[in-house]
Amino acid sequence: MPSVLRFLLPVLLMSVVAATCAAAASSAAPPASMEAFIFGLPKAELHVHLEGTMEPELFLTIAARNKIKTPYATAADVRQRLLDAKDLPSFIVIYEELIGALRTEQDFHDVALGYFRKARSQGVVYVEMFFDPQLHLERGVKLKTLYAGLERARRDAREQLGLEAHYILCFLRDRPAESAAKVLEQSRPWLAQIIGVGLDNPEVENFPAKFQAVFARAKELGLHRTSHCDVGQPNTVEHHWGVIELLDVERIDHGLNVLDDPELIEIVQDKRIGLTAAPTLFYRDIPGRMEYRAGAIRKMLDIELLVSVNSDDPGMKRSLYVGDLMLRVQQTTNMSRDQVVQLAKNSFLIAWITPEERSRYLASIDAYVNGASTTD
Ligand code: ES4
Ligand code: ZN
Repeated sequence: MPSVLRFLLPVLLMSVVAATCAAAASSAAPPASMEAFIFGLPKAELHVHLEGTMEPELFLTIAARNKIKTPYATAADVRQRLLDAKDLPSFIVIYEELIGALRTEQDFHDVALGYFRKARSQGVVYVEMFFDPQLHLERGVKLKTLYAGLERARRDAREQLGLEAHYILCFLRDRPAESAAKVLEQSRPWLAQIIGVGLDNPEVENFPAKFQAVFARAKELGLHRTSHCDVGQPNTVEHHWGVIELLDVERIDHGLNVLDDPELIEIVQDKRIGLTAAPTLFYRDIPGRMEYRAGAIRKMLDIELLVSVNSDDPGMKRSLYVGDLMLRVQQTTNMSRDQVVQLAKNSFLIAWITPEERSRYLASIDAYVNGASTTD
């Protein structure tokens, strides 16, 4: 293809997709239900793990083409295994096991793009996606392979779906800080592909102090900063303080236990720290899980914390994407339409975008809301 066309074609395609989306968003046809309203609402996803978006079917496809033997004959068998996940540590064991299938650029591309497609079908137009490079380096995958797959998925999402994506490099809290520092330096050739850094995997004691130096280095490199503080972990209040005071985070992933400490609430309000809640469900039924998480999200909205709804690991949990989850949160807490809209607005208010992009996304929400109404 001539190089002018190679450049122009994606731009043209993008404009067509964007114009189609804008037309749909400002359409006067009112969605018939809260579900349709929520699915059509423009939303950002800010807390989703590349690896955890891999659905059992895709895992089996990838394992087969890489000639990797697995103990699972069918997707139902994989889901049966996922029933063993009942808390963060037990989930991460299975997560690391299934990730073992990922080897090639195509694998990383297919997992990311598969997620972008699902997310776009539920109204997500902007994504900041976590990935765990240490988990792949440990298995002998080259960073070059990983970054190439991610970049191609991002380009395809923009051109084919009109969805804008960025990536957040996550360090593993249960591995040494030196390993985190090393992977950050090794990633420097691809720094332009990374919007920020995060911390995930099991929550070890005093993790904020452990990663203070590497977060300072990430800041020096111009990267944004966020960290998981998973729900109901030991020393959770101290960990929330630690990520704010030692790591200078702009967001906290999950962060629901901010509600446990009035002074934490105050500092999170003052610093406008974003809270990326994830009311996801494991395959195993855990009574009260949704009620607790949705209730906390609603309380946070009531006190004007900048909370958003996110899918975390949809492929390895119950295949619930952001539209599904917002609807469950709305139904569980009997949330008003205005509160649902506030959740969507918050997702852009705490996204790492320019003021112009923020204004544009917020305006697209207003245009959608003014053109749509619901019957329930
Ligand atoms: C994760 Cl829910 C959660 N917490 C911490 N680390 C993770 N990696 C993938 N999902
Ligand atoms: Zn997470």
